Amino acid sequence: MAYETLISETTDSVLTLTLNRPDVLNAVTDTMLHELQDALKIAERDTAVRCLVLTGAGRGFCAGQDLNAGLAAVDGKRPSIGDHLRHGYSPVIRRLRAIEKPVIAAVNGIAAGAGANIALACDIRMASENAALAELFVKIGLVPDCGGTLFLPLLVGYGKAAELAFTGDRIGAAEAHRLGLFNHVVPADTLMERTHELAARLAAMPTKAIGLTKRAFNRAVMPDLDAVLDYEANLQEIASRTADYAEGTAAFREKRTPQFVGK
Ligand code: T3D
Repeated sequence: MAYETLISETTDSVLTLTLNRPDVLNAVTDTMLHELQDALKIAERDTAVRCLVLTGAGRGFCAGQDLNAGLAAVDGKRPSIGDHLRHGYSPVIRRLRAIEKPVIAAVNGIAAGAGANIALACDIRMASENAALAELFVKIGLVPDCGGTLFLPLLVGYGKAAELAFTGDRIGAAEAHRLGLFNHVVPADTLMERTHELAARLAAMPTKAIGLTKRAFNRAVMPDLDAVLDYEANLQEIASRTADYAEGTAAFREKRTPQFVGK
């Protein structure tokens, strides 16, 4: 399938999806969200696909929402971040969790904002030594979304999750590995080879058993994912109406330090 912002390649039962806007660290647009939804829907049904790999082109994995792309109006109404999350991002996160096949994120560079949480929604994270992760929503006055309020404390515990989300600090690959956010960190030039070794191994395993195990993990540790995604969308809508959000996004576009007022 030919996409505009996504490269989709299947080799030996492994589907590799590469986010492909390298000039902006694969920042997410509506087109990318629709293409991801489509590719994951096809992969779910395609019995020839037995493992998925998600990675980024160029030096970044994904820098989250494209802050220069305006939001498309929904049903002719004012663009709403809550609706944008519900219709754009949440279906991608749900599909990553619901697909009964292993999904590996090959984190080749910075994974930030929604990009970080898309990586955390995958089952396993292989990372390059150049990779980094940042829950930097707060730096533009937003709250973590894409399931981050669930995945992050689940993986690192509440105290560290609070620190990462409240500061928005970027952590390097070694620290992310130490915290359990990355399963393995490997030299940059071996990332795709090492990821595909693991993917090939998983693709040759009993896919149904892996899928049922994933279903059981979902039920055991994230049974309320739908409610979490919906609640995050509500909260993001509130956050997006603050002066600090307006200032944070303006400062990013103007390449300056934001001056937050706390409301
Ligand atoms: O709408 C909704 O539904 C709400 C959903 C929100 C979900 C979110 O993801 S909110 C978070 C959005 N993302 C960000 O705030 C990240 C913004 N980017 C950065 O802070 C930095 O770029 C990074 C820390 C990710 C990487 O820094 P660095 O120094 O390695 O790279 P850079 O030079 O800043 O970026 C390289 C280019 O990519 C640069 O373009 P230029 O100057 O070369 O023309 C930069 O502007 C562009 N870029 C990076 N991130 C984004 C982006 N362009 C648009 N949107 C981005 N998110």
